Amino acid sequence: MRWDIFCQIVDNYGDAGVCWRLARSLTSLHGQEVRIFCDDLPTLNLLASGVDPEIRSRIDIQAWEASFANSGHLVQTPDVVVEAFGCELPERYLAGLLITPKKPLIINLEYLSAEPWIADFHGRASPQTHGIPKYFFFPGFQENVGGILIDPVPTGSLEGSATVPASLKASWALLRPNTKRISVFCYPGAPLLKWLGDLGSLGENFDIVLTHGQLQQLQFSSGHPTPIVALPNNIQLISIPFVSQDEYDWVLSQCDFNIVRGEDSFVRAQLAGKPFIWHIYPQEDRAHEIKLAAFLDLYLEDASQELKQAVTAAMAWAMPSHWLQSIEGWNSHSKAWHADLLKKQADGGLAARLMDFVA
Ligand code: TRH
Repeated sequence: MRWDIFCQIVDNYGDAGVCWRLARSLTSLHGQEVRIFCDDLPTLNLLASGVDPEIRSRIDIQAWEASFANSGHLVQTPDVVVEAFGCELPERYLAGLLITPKKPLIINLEYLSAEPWIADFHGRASPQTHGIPKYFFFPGFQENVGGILIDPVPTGSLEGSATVPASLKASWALLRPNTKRISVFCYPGAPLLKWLGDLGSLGENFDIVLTHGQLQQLQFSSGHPTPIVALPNNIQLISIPFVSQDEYDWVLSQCDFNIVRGEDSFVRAQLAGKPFIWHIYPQEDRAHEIKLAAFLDLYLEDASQELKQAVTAAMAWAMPSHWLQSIEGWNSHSKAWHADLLKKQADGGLAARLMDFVA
């Protein structure tokens, strides 16, 4: 089938990250023909740059405007149109769909959530005055919702490939042997400097892999440049460049602990099978607190009371000295969660469920 995925980048990289991962899954695992129309090509191309050229060449990445460049006459009629995160289709593109003999299906791909209510809304029709069928599709962790994007499917080993990607060679050479590694990808507003200071006070060595932009965020976190030398010597900061999505996945697999943020890095941290802090995207109406609580209910369902308290505190940015004593238990829990997640997505996860749904 032909798929048109519409991706409007509200901010950051998450919208592009999810659309790209979906496109590659549909192409490489399900043999679909995919076009992505995106309003921010540089961001999308950056993420996509590391992928196997064979997969990359099969996905047609186009500017948003290219979707209606032929004044509504679609050169290729899609079978499925995906509106990622409820973005509105360009009017002239929609007009083109209305005059094609064969009507496609429109999928409104929603945000990932662990909230139980999504099961009632997943797959529901959203009647439109234009008459083209449109359905809600809710990604989620359970079997009765839309699943998660598991591509590239993690292999049996949690350690990932030992080969360091070229773009990370210089940074990786700075890592100290037998030293715990923590990757950091979070939003401004996290009490990171204090958190790292507390970690350093525990006496152990830690290498902190700061993703692109995090060092500046750290320096300016208190409103003015903060001297990073304020951190204890046992904390080594290593800044890495912005890397491709595959390379970022690799970084997560190589660290002992990951701090992640929007929906795509959040899922990849779980698939890395390591403990993580989810710095969830803050929303004005505090809806993120409900989303985080729903995830923790699921994630910690079988955990001991002690681990529940430790992880809940860590996710709320409690200082490591409050919960690091539970890290061994959290490590085992992360591996078990990873295995369970893959079991629940054994049908192929989001891309496969979307294929089934459309069929
Ligand atoms: O970038 P994010 O914060 O994105 C989003 C958006 O803010 C969006 O509007 C919001 O609704 C959503 O979060 C919840 O976080 P996310 O989703 O983790 O996306 C980051 C993507 O960038 C992910 O696909 C991994 C990728 N990435 C790289 O490819 N290279 C890198 O170096 C880094 C740090 C990330």
